[in-house]
Amino acid sequence: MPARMNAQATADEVAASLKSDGYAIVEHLLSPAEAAEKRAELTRILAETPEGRNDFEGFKTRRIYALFAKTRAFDEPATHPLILGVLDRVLGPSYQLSAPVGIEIHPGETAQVLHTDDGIYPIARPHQELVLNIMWPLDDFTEENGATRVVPGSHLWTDRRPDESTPVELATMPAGSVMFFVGSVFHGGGANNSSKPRLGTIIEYVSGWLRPQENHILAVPREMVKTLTPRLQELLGYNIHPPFVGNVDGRHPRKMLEE
Ligand SMILES: O=C(O)CCC(=O)C(=O)O
Repeated sequence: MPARMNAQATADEVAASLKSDGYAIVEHLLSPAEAAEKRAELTRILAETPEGRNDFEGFKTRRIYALFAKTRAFDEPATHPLILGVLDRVLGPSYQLSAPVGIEIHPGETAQVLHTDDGIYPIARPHQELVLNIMWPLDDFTEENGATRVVPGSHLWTDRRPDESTPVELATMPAGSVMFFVGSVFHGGGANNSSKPRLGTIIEYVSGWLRPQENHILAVPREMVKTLTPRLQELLGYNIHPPFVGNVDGRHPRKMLEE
C-alpha cells in the first residue's frame, strides 16, 4: 500500500513514493465544492459525448478528449504547484500535456486491461520515466464503482507482464483527491459494479522531446490558447525542448501567440 498523504504533502514526498511504488495518493487536494463544480461542468460536456469504440476505451465508458478546448475547469489543476513540483522531479524541467481525458465509467463496464501508459512509445524497459499521469477523481472512487487498479512496484519490471495471479491494489479515494502514477506502472480502470457512473479526469504529461498522445495545437483553437496563462500555453505545446525541439520557422512557438 503506498503512502496516502494529505494536502500538505510535499513534492519530494510524492516523488519518493512514486520511486518506490510507482504511484501515490494525495487526499483532498480539492475541496468538496471544487470537485462538485468540476463534476457539474464535465456532466454538461458528457451529454454530448459518445461511448467508447473498443474494449480499451470501454463500450460503457464515455471519454472527453480535447478537454482544454471544452472547459476551463482543469486549467488550475493542470498547473497546481504540487503537480508541477512532482513533474519537475519525475520528468525533469521539460514536459508537456499528453492526454487530458475525462473518463466516466458506467455501471456494467468491465475492468480495463492492465497496461502501461508509456508502452505506446517503442523504447525498451528499463528507461527513465517518460510519462507522469494524474487522476483527479470527481466521484468517490470505491471498490464497487471501478476505482483504478494498480500493480504496485511494476514500474521496476523489465520483461514481466501482469497475469491472473498478480496482486493488484485499488486506488480508492474520496472525490477531490489525486492519484499520481508513472507511465511505466501497470494499471487500468476498474469494473463498475455499482448503480451509478464513476467520473474522473486523467491529466497525462510526457517529456518535452516525445510526441504527446493528443495534438493540442490542432485540438485547442489558437485564439482560445491566447487567453490562457503562459504556463498552460507552454504545456499545450507552445514551448521548446532545449535547444530547439518544437521550433516554428526557427523561432520559439510562443511567437505564434503574439501575432
Ligand atoms: O479510468 C481509470 O481509472 C484509468 C483509465 C486508464 O488507465 C486509461 O484509460 O488508460
